[in-house]
Amino acid sequence: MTRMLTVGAAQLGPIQKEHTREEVVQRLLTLLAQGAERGCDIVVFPELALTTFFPRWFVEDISEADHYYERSMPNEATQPLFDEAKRLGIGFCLGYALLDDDGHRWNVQTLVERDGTIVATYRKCHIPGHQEHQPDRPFQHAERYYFEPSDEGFGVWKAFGGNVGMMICNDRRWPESYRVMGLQSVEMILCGYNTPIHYVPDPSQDILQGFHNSLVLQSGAYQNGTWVVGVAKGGVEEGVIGLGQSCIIAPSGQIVAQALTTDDELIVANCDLDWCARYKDTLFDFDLYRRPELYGRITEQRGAVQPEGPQYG
Ligand code: CDT
Repeated sequence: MTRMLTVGAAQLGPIQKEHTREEVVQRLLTLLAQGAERGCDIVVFPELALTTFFPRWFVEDISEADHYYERSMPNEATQPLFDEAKRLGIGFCLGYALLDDDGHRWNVQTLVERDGTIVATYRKCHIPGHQEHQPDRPFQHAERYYFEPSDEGFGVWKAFGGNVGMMICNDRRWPESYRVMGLQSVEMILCGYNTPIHYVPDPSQDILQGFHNSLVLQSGAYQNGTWVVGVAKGGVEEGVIGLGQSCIIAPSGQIVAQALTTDDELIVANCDLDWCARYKDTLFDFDLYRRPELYGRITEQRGAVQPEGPQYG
């Protein structure tokens, strides 16, 4: 018996400032309908899929940005998505900004099963960019102003007939994100992202954005024997060019589907979750081969230290 899961990566083109939640949800519903036609069990939407990527602007009074955050999920604007997905029997994963009842601001993804049950809401752990206004930049990446980093870490949930984990955008650049999920037997990781092509601190990386995206997603999949679904919000959003290149990666590290555009586009793959065992039970048999007693620095230390001892040469 193989455990097949048909997954759709529902890439979004840009969402401009003036686009309403209702307009965006209509786009999500169109992609969901395409997912139904193509036999999807789950459709994965990107990070901050309901609004423009608002951390590109700084506001002195953060409450001026409150309208970009959801206060509950589902809510009036997203209920049609929840209803239609349940009617179609398709699960989904949706990224959005959450302002909770205690006033905390999170960058989250909610995973919803095919019967409409909310499986989990994951809160982004690695928050990139800067906290303070940097007026000399062509655009801000003030995620550290708008979002708290989660202390909950990387969970894995029994859903969709397998073990499903989540991460959000910058999390995908850190091998620890995948490994913590690998250690919970993850079989599919869902990851939405908004990645500007222009990296202000070091523009030499701009031309490598696509390469780095593939590099981290493929490595994380292979080294942990898991499917990885990377889903972009791309295109030119409020003048900022965002990476597309949404992709579905096999446990072998191979790309099995990749978006061709930077617009709304659904890519689909039939994923055999049992394929994961070929890697988890052989080359990456963690129980047999890992050496956790040698990896203490990974959890004991944050920044790098210099090696001890004399300077040679
Ligand atoms: N959304 C997000 O996390 N974006 C970052 C941009 C680079 S840091 C300014 C990313 O890792 O893709």
